[in-house]
Amino acid sequence: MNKRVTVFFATGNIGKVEEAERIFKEENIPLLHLPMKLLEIQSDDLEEIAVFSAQKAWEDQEKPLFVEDAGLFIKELKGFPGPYSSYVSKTVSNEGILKLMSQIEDRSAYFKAVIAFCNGKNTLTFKGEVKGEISREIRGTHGFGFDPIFIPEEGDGRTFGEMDISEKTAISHRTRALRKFAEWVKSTDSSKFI
Ligand code: ITT
Repeated sequence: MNKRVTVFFATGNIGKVEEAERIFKEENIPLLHLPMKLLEIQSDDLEEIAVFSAQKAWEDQEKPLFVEDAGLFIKELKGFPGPYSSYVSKTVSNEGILKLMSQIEDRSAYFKAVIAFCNGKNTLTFKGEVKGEISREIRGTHGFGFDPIFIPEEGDGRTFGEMDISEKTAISHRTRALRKFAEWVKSTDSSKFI
């Protein structure tokens, strides 16, 4: 059991940190935010992007840290924006996605999150997904990014943007990846961890 080792979350996205803090508190693992701009390679594969970012962040900080790369994959758009979610969110944003989807009936989509943990020796990954669909309009003011246009399958028809943080984190892609990571942290001897 390895509950006292502090884990560092390297990210520039405060919305991700708020969600991770809730999960790690429940799991009783100390978490510290390392605010930083991550280096990201261009790739179609979230795992490849996360592993690269984690290794670069470790070279910079030399602390046992993780990064988390996430994306929204829309079926009828062949997975777009996927690994380009951050850029799309900052540029055309939710309005742009809804415009692209205006003639599309099948609105299936999913969020995927990949955590990459790096301790300078090894890099491990943990994944989570949540299925759902793209709404017809922007709804709700909670969360960040695509939350106001994503309706999770396991919910009651509201978007993530209409849910408070505890409702979202009960079912989110990020939570699923974080829980797997937390299990590993708790079951790993601290000598292997650092
Ligand atoms: P870091 O790389 O610094 O962690 P980022 O915001 O750039 O922060 P990503 O590269 O993982 O993060 O970009 C994923 C984008 O996908 C993110 O900016 C959001 O627009 C969107 N996204 C990811 N997870 C989301 C979630 O839970 N809810 C809504 N949008 C999400």
